[in-house]
Amino acid sequence: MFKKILFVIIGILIISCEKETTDTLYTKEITPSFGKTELIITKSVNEIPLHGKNWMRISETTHNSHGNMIYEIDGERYQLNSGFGYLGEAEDSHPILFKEVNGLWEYLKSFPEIGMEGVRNHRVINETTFVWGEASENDRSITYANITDIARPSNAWLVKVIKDDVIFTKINSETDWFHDISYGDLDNDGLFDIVWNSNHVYFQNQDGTFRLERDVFPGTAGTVYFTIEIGDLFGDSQPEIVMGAYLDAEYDWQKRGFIVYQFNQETRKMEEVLRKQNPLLQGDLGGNHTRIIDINNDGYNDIVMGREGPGVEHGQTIEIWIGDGTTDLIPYDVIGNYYKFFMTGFELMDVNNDSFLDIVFRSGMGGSIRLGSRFEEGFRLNDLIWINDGTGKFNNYNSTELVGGEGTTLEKFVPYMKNGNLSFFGGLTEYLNGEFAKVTTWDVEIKNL
Ligand SMILES: [Ca+2]
Ligand SMILES: [Ca+2]
Ligand SMILES: [Ca+2]
Ligand SMILES: [Ca+2]
Repeated sequence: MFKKILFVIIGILIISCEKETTDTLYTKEITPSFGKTELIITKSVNEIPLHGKNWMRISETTHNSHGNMIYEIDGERYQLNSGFGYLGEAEDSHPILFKEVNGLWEYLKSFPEIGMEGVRNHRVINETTFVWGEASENDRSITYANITDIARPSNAWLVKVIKDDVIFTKINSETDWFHDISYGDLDNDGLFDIVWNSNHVYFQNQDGTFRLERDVFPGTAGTVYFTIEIGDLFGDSQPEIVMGAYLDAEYDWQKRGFIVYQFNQETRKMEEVLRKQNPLLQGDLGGNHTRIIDINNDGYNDIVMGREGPGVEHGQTIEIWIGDGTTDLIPYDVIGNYYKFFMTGFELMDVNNDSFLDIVFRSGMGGSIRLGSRFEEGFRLNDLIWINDGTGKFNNYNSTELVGGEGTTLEKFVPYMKNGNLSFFGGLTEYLNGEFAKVTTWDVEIKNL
């Protein structure tokens, strides 16, 4: 749903872009000071080769707030932008790799042979291995809000990063519906397996390839589910698979709920072990992002689930369920504030160094970070940061105003940790000429949060 909105916004961006001579790579530091808190703002400008594609394919890739990520190898920091294409576009976008050199983002490499429709979610398996799930939202014909999307293939990718390069391996042998993706060892053979929004599961073979097993989940899985995560909720030896549903009138109760499955080793089918609906939520809310993690440090894993939904209260919401190692999950907190946010996912990171994980939103299209009517008036980061009180309740960060960036124009803001400080990166792609696009990256490090 959100991609239709993005399409309109980008259309506006195109109109507002003017041709100009590109700058060379440079930095401009602004350090507004609010008491002890400082924002270190860095601007990097790069020319990115188009590889024969329309410059909008670069723009789609750099504005993606879901798949894009920052990682480190041997103390060197990289920014990897996943390919991201819009509805109705015949041409794929492709991944682009940047490297931090002397505090600036320098363009390193493009992967034009790796066409992507749009990475909507990813999981970090270890420091050098990730899985990316594309999200065509239209690989099958589905209708919501009276709009039917046209079919387009989606893929899932195993992403291995090495020094100054990335190796992409397609996991799936046939296209399917990959809005969300997760990994876990379902059949207890020591090898992680891949699950996404599909009835089918890809099990890993000893040689590292994946084999498709069909209809492992019951029929409704993959048709109404939008988010999935594998983790250990209950105190037994096998993983739990949590699936949160999206909008579908036929499955009304699931809009504000989720189902938990376990894999039966003998039948090799998923068996439903629990279903829950959140009494704290109302309206049509579909899950779009889930993590299973211990949020209150009591030794038991809990559920953090992001939801979105048009035309309802709490259109961008995160719910917290507290676990105790049994099926008695307690709906504990809801972070939501109508359309104040444009939350396209979140990261769990301890931003105030008190050992409790906090929630930081990935924000697409500026959302609540926009000051005034235009991005150029600057940003305010407070709405993206939610501090854990230690019990699993979250409060909007309000110790100081995190405002700055006058003159910036951002397509996204993605959080990461740099030097132990919460940081964000965002950017803007503009038309340069038929061979190159101009990509500006803004990087904001918050000192003494
Ligand atoms: Ca396995
Ligand atoms: Ca378990
Ligand atoms: Ca817990
Ligand atoms: Ca914390």
